[in-house]
Amino acid sequence: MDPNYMPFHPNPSKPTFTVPAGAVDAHCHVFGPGEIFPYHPTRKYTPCDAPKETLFARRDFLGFERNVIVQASCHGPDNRALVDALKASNDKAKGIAVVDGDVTDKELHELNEAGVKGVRFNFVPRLADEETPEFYRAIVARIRKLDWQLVVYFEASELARLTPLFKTFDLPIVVDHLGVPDVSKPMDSNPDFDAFVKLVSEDDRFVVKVTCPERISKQGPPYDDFVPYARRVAEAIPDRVLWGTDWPHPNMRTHMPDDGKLVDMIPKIAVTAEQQRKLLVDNPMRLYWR
Ligand code: 0GY
Repeated sequence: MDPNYMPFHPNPSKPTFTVPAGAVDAHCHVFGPGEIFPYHPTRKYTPCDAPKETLFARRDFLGFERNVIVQASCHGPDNRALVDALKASNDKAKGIAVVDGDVTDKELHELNEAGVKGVRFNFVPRLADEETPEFYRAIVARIRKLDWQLVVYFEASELARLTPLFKTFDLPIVVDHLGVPDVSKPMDSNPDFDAFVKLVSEDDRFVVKVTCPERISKQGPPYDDFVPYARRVAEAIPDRVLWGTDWPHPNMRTHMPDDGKLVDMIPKIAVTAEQQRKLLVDNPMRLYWR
């Protein structure tokens, strides 16, 4: 673990908000344990171990039934820890992998058999080195055959540059963490966020994770500056939003969130019971367990 790396919260509070039956935590990670599944040589950080047993115990404690586990950059394109967790989950977890250009059809098939449903492209420079457009298009052409989806992680300032590339992808495109808006601006004078909402509202390939207040907020807990941004997207595209904890919250620098308190924010983002059911059950089930 890096010296300044913050481990996950040791004892989160029990949420007061009860999630609907069958709720899915659609963004979380497993890390290691490093002794069994070593971190990748190309990684930009070394996290604390966050093994599958702890993830599944947190899932149960918070009231969720299922997880979507997203391959994080510290494991690079080595998906062994992810596959191990999927196989141990009793079909209660699906996965999003990271692959390199050398991945074989046999490897893709094995990932598919284990419960992988898509590939993540990480465009955040502090986490991963960007590939060429040809690389991304070649991967998309291959994963389309498996009926997979794409997960993209980028920050708001990159949206205009990346949109033409995204528009060439003919499959569902799931955007991590609201496209990481700059929430220090009032929402009604944030043209970057207006452009994001317009794009995802008009193009139904896009699905948006209304996640990561702890990372996006400039104010810190209880993350009031994040709420209007997330709610606007949840209201604009109620059938194409997902929610997740982001456990174990890699690379937090200022504080470590209490996962119970994150769950208690859900009714501020999806206000009605119908919106909550779509966000937590219907939308992730349609995307990952069909
Ligand atoms: C996240 C966010 C982060 C890390 C990763 O791939 C990763 O290493 O996703 C981050 O540092 O912003 O999605 O949990």
